[in-house]
Amino acid sequence: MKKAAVIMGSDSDAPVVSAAVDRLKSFGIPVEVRIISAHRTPGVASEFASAAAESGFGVIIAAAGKAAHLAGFIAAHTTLPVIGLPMKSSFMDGLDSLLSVVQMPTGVPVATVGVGAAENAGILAAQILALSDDALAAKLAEFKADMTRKVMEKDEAFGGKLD
Ligand code: RP5
Repeated sequence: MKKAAVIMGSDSDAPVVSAAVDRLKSFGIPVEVRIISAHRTPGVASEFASAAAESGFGVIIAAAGKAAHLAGFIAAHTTLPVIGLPMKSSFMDGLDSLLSVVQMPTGVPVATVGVGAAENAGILAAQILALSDDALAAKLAEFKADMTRKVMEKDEAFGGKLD
C-alpha cells in the first residue's frame, strides 16, 4: 500500500493534526509525519514534495495556519493529490488559513477540508488511497456503515422528542 504523508507547518499544529494521523492508522495505512514549513524551511518543503511520489507516498495532508501556503507550495512540486488542512488561528479564527489554502490558482488544486477538520483530512486521504486498494475500500465501507448505524441508533433513542 502507498503511504500517507502528514506534514504540518509547526509543532504547535500537532495537537489538532493528530486526529488525521489516528484516523489513517485506524485503517492500517502507513503514515509518516513531518514538521515542514513553506516559509521557515522552504528548501526542505521543495525537496520533500519533489521526492514524495518516488518515496512511496500516494497522498499528502498539509496542515498550516495563518498565511497557510504549505499545501499550495507542496502541490506546486508534485502531481500527488494534496489535502490542505487549514488550522485555526488567533486572529481570524482560521478564516485567514482557510482562504490561504483553498484559493489556489488554476492548474494547482488543493483539496481543502474545513478549519481544524483533521479527521476528515484523514478520511479523505484514505478514500484517495482506496481507489487502488480494494481491502482499504472495504474498511472505508464498514466505517461508513458503522457511522450510519450509530446515527440510526441515536434517532431511535431520541424517539421524536421534539415532535
Ligand atoms: C503556521 O503558523 C503554522 O502552521 C502554525 O499554524 C502557525 C503558527 O506557528 P508557530 O508560530 O506556532 O510555530 O506556519
